[in-house]
Amino acid sequence: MKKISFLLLLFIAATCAAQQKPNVIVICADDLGYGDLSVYGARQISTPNIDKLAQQGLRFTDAHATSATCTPSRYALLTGQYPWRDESIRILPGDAPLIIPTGKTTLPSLFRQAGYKTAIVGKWHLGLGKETAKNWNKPIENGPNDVGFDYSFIFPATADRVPTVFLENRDVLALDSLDPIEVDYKKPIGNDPTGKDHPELLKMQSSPGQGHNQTIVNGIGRIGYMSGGKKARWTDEEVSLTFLSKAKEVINANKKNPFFLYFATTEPHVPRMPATMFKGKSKLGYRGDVILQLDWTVGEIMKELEAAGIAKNTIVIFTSDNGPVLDDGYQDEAVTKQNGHMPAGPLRGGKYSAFEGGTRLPFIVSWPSTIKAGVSDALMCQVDLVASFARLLNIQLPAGNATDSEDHLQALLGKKPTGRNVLIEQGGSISIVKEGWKYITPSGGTAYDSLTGTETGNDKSPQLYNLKEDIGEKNNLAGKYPEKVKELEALLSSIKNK
Ligand code: NG6
Ligand code: CA
Repeated sequence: MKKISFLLLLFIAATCAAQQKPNVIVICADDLGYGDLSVYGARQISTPNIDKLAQQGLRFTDAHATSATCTPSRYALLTGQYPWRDESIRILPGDAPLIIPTGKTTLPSLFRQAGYKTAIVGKWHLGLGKETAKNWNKPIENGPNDVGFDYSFIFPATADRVPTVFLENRDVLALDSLDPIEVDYKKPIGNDPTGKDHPELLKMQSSPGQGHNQTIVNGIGRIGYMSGGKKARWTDEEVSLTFLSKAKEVINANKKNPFFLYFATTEPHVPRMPATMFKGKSKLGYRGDVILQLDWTVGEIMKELEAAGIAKNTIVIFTSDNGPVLDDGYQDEAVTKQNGHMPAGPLRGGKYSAFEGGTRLPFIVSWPSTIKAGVSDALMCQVDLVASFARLLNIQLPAGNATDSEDHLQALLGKKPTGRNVLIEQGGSISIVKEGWKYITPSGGTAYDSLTGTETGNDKSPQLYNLKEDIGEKNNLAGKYPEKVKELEALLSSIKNK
């Protein structure tokens, strides 16, 4: 009898200890800007659920993605490597092969090593399969399940790129052998109407000069051609709700064991096509409406954690992959109904830009049992999540893995006011930030992209800004401080050659 109760005690103690490992959820929005949330100063839109997360946690004012576009940023977040070291890491087409090397440490593989269940729900955009040419109608090797995720429910690339289908683990959902899926980015395929030839079939017109006029799915012209898979094609209005319900399933299936969930929402990336209940709600057009949908989604996740009894010991990180853009290919009223809303807040530039609007993003960390509420001005970067969580999980990163990732766990938890000393930012051109100074390397190319309305940060001359006094990067001090330019240039090249 005594022996049994001792064993029982031991068992309970062991389970409690195991449960003490915090669950971790990284919510990554798509193209959400520094000024898009009311807790970051937005006045034309109200985001009470994300604001609440920030008010109970730590809100960072100087946290970054590595890059001003999706694929590079997400690559960095998951691998702990700067993406610009490899020129092939750019916005990928929907049929690209997997670009994350299998067999290396990734954010999810780290958690798996620590005994967590790991899952991704949402946008992937890091390539699938071994080659561009692949059979979408058979299980696809080389995807999220090969780089550390036990479970995946994704769409392959972006909401505006074919194939417009979901994959659960290796399989496209709702396949039909009588209607096989084919995808091509070079030439038209099958008989589906295109946006170019049949604009009358569209429920949302694409923007002149920006493409998005190839195969039409759900009344929206896409990038790329697709045929077949009629039953598998998603309805845009349902995409976000589908991801939410899958994320809730992951939470509930794992409430008794530690889990890591990368929840990659698609808002407010184009095509913005909110669930019908959000249409017209924001008065800022569909871009505003999908931000409200995103905010509601975050609220639903928080409710689910409460209901599962795991809210206190779950770390929730909320961030975005790159800065904002109003016109990214569709005439969805983001520009005409802007109504004074400043998606990058006080920052210059946005998506695609070397200015701060490209990479400085909302970044909120909540862990009710451990983190004190507050605001942190530490310089932070998503590339550091790998090394910081390795520290939390007490795992030594093997040499040659996540080599650009720095351990800033103390800053992440609000125990230290400073983070990185130096950060490299990737817009069109590369910049380096150190102690409030930012040097943007000279580059050709247009300074203003009139199609997307982006101040790119391109300039043939060096640019130097004092971010502490000039967060809007208006005053180029390169001529005044040539020594500073030289110093940062030299530092940048030493990091590049590391
Ligand atoms: C661009 C698309 C844009 C968007 C972006 C990817 C054009 C003209 N523009 O090439 O609409 O899809 O790629 O966005 O094709 S990201 O957030 O995934 O980086
Ligand atoms: Ca993006």
